[in-house]
Amino acid sequence: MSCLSGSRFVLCLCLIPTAPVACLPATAQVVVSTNFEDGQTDGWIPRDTGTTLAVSANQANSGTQSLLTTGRTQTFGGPSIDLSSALTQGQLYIFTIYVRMAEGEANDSVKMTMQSTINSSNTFNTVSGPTTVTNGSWVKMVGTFTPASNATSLLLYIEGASATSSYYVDDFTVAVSNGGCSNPPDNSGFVSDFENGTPQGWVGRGSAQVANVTADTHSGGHSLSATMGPVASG
Ligand SMILES: [Ca+2]
Repeated sequence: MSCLSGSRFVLCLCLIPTAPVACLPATAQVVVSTNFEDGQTDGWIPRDTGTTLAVSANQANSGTQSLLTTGRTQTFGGPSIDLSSALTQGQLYIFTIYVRMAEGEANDSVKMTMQSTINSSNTFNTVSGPTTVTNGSWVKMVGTFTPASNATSLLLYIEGASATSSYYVDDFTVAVSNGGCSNPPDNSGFVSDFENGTPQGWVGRGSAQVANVTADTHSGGHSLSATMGPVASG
């Protein structure tokens, strides 16, 4: 069938306009990413004395390598990364990392913590956890944090409740977040199928006239006919 014939046409499709977007869905742009596949520690440094960091091929969440932390002597010790120049004050970020205890290690309770230096003093915020981590699988840790407007240094680190536990980390990312929708919009839209025999709210604009008809349909037994003006007879 033809949907357009001379000056008269038939709306032959269900019309599904897009609902207005009330807010943007949560999205994220990655600004820091370390996966240790280049064999380098990718900016990660020991946070306390005695701690040793080494790229290892024993375990990997992605690829073939991860970062192994051994020799810890303090609960607040562990791998850390300086994000002072990578992050913007006042911006909400999403932090993600995968953690796995080293072979033979007991379960530990692991946290992702941000150390912010503000007015020459350090403040500490838990970004994610505490989360129970085992030596049998990788555990994904995710959290959000917004650097303070007066923070002059930002050091993120991964700490265990045990002062001496050893663990792997892999696939660390920091992503900019737009905050997402606190009240997700209704994207169900609306549908006009004309199956109830009425124009369902559609009206002719200008001199056009609309009518519910059964002569041509795309689905069901009804469609909307729109007459744009006088139609020549014969
Ligand atoms: Ca990796």
